Amino acid sequence: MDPFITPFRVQLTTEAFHEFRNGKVSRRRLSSLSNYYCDQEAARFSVEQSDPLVYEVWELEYEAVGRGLSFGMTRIFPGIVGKEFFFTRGHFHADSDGDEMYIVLSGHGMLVMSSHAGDCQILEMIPGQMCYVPGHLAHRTVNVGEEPLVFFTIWPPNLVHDYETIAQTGFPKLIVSGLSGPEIISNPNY
Ligand code: S6P
Ligand code: ZN
Repeated sequence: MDPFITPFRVQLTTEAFHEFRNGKVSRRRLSSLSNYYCDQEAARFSVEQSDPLVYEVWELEYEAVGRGLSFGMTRIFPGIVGKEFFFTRGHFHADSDGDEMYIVLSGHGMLVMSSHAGDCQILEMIPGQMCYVPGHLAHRTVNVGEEPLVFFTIWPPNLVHDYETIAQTGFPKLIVSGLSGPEIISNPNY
């Protein structure tokens, strides 16, 4: 990557990011996430039926350059596995080495954050609002609405993503579909 970052602009839409020549895209189907869900039976059934696309991420990381700002756009589709809404894997920023900003563009979500000690904080994600994620907290986004949840994220360069910890422990809280809407419950497996 060119170490001299040149000015550029891009529309904050998934279509524009789809066309964005510098970014990379990754798509996550349920089969690559099924271990993360509490209801393993429901996850297996859904994978066998259609293996739905849960979320996609476009991102531009300035990891190798050591400066600049990395950024990305995430779109989580609406859906449920058992009672849990579709979510991202979630991760820590290793060594608590960088805060992150989430700007919500459309949809309705919850941002679940947890420290290594298991202190959990949850923010509602509402279009037009920004959520600030301190670098020492693991973070996962959950789509609790009926439309795709789309948000733009910005983080510092040289940030190392730790996925392993969350893959092993999960988050202390789960966001599930209740009788009158999304509910926060304790994770029985945490
Ligand atoms: C990166 C930032 C987001 C996520 C994205 C997908 O630091 O937090 O761009 O990468 O929302 O989530 P995950 O947990 O699969 O990376
Ligand atoms: Zn992050």
